[in-house]
Amino acid sequence: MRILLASPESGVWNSRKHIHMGLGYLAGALLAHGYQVDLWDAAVEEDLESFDERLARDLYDIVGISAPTPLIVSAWEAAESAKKQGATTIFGGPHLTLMPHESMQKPQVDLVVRGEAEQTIIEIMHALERDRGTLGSRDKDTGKQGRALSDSQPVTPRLFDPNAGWGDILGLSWRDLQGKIHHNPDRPLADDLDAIPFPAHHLFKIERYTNLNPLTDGLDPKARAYTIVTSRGCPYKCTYCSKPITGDTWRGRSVDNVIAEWRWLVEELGATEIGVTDDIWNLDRTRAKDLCRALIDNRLNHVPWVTIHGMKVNNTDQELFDLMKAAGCKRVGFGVENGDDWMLRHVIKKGQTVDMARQAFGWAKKAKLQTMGFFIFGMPGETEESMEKTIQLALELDPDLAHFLMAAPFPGTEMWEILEKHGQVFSHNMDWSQIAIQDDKAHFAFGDLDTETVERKWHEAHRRFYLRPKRIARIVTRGDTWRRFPYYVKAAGSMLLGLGEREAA
Ligand code: B12
Ligand code: SF4
Repeated sequence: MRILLASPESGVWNSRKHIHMGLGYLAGALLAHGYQVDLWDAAVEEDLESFDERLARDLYDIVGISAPTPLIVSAWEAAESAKKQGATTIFGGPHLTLMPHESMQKPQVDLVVRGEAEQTIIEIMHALERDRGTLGSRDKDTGKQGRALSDSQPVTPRLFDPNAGWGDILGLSWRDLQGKIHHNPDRPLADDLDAIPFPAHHLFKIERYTNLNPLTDGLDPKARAYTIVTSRGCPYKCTYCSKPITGDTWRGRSVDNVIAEWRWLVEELGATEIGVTDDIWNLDRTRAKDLCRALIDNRLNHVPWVTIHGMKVNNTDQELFDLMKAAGCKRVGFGVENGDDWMLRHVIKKGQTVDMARQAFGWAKKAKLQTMGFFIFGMPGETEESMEKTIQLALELDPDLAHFLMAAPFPGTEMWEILEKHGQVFSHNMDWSQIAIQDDKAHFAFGDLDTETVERKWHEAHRRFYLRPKRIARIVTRGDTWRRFPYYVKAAGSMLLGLGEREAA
């Protein structure tokens, strides 16, 4: 069986192109079980060859498509093309885990996988092998499984024979021979991450991906930038955070297992930059320190690495940052979110205070690490005063890079429930493609706070943070400024002047 795993691209997320670890992990599991698999990531392929061209060039029996919420509409479009080519379509990823039935109602979606899927995908392959009777024979001329359709023929969903064991596959949604949709019980979270095969890093066209933070200096813009997941899950319950896949239970890989993958990336795949993308990599501080010591002991500390999102300001100390620096870490990212303790405690429920952020930034800077802060504007309950406190805190902490984001409601979060109760979002008729973080429009008004005020404070944050004389001096004196000039002009138009993405471009 030939399998293609694909990710549609988000038009809004255009500054960073990172490898898709979900597809990498699935491909790793399939390869470990002897299946042939290819990857297609729109983020880096679409400029060269469209999805339709790719499907026409190669014959695939199975097309697996991944989708977070903002990409689900593009994913449905991609599935339509795959079905026209006679493939069986399998969907998975965050949005499918949150809203599986919505996609199962689409004729172009044959199977939906909820949650972590390394084991589920293998069980699906075995069931498909048992269920060949309903697969339709291969076309004698084209060799294609199923039947390629002409443009005028409607796509119909594939039906499955329960005798092939479909009902036993945890975390799967499927249709029986009568077309009835079944949602099997959820699959429990994988408890032994060391037992999961490494992601198929070697299948990514790594030279087409960007470095891990194009906005900042110090990292090689042409880096071979890989990412690594050293733990999954997070026990905190921040009200805006959507973590349908990795869940609330933190599970760490053993230090030895992480080091083996890190060594592969550095010594065989030529990684020149590595990003840790855990939800919260420092939940177990002892393990985090052990991992740093192991990177030093194994002489893997010459390749710079960054914690892209996953560091919590609590659970840190000076020793941790010193060890990270010695282990090759270049930059740490922290979710600061808000400058108002009341907001942090009662609205965001972050389990941290403003003082904890001050302390962590102090320690990280003392260890000579670059710092990055994430700040959210416009949470329900936010006021102009609390947003002002957030700007003040960003100026005080003065990270190397400040990411100011406007709150984006994702289904399954407490924020979504609050907004739904107040009639601000509707699960049944949302335009999912409009929900995105890193956008320059506020997604909702709440209480006395209107969208204009949120957008004004968000633009003001960019201006007051980035247009300080010392910041401008830093950019002007940087080696790569002139090469990156067009990018800066575009970013300035969008973030500082309030031009839309298109006008700014
Ligand atoms: C690293 C990361 C990025 C990176 C890399 C992108 C990537 N897709 O890997 C960058 C910075 C580029 C990025 C961008 C975006 N991201 Co992002 N990202 C993450 C992060 C922190 C880790 C992802 C990861 O590596 N997970 C580990 C792997 C193993 O899990 P996984 O990818 O979910 O895959 C598993 C299952 O979902 C499933 N699965 C996935 N795909 C498929 C496909 C098939 C066929 C099957 C059967 C199963 C299956 O099997 C996989 C193995 O178990 C997550 C948070 C998180 N912890 O999940 C957010 C997260 C996934 N991102 C999110 C969002 C919203 C985005 C953007 C849409 C941002 C935007 N513009 O609005 C873009 C979309 C880009 C894209 N094409 O996917 C949200 C999704 C929320 C939601 N409800 O959909 C998350 C959950 C963050 C959050 N809490 O808000 N992201
Ligand atoms: S934002 Fe970070 S700390 Fe909060 S729940 Fe999500 S992963 Fe955990």
